[in-house]
Amino acid sequence: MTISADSRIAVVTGASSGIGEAAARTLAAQGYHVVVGARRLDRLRALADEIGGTALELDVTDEDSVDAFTTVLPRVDVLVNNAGGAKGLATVLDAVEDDWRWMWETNVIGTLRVTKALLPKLIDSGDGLIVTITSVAAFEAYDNGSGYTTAKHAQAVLHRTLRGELLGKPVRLTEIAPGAVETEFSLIRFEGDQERADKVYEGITPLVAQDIAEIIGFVASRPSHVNLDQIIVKPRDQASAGRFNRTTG
Ligand code: 8X3
Repeated sequence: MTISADSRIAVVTGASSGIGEAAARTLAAQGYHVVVGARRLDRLRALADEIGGTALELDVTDEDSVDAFTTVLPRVDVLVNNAGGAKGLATVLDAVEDDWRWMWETNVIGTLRVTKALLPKLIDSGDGLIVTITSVAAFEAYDNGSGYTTAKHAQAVLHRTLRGELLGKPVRLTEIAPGAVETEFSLIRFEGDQERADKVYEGITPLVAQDIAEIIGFVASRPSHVNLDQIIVKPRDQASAGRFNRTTG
């Protein structure tokens, strides 16, 4: 697999659906060659074909997979750390350690692995950008959410630390922290329970993946001296992680 270094390259993790998929489309429309990574290669290939990009299998929880993914990239101008997610809703008393491990591996260590591996290429690009998709859960603690809120806080602090460590280097860093976005997020959190997932968005007008993708596109198209540090974005119907304006019936 050879990827040409002639055009600017944007890498999107977790790109087989939701925010990642929409971001890949937006960045491709802006002229980037988009390298999409995820575990579900069939969905990725269809997306890559559609946007003229490259599909590469990527499991951010697997070091060998990250190595294989990052090694073949000849250059990287934009990295969108989007892979992540939640599993379950449990009190601390009932915390499921395997769920915690999955959330920390995916959101925290996954972001660390991919970012670490691609940093030299982002610096070499002369005008790199790292966008990390965190969550309102990176700013708030909420009941039954500690596995996810702790992981999102940690992922966000990892990302924010780079803002200082890379000062003086040609790399911008933007954290985007969405609230309720209707994607597969809740379906995965509730292990395929569609009814429970639907309840999360019932009676509100949630954000959709495209809303976040447009923000990523805006961030990526600012002049290189402009660094949008943090963007918290929620639906109008959401005041905080657990506070919604719901209309019923
Ligand atoms: C998703 C938003 O409110 O479920 O990151 O934590 S929330």
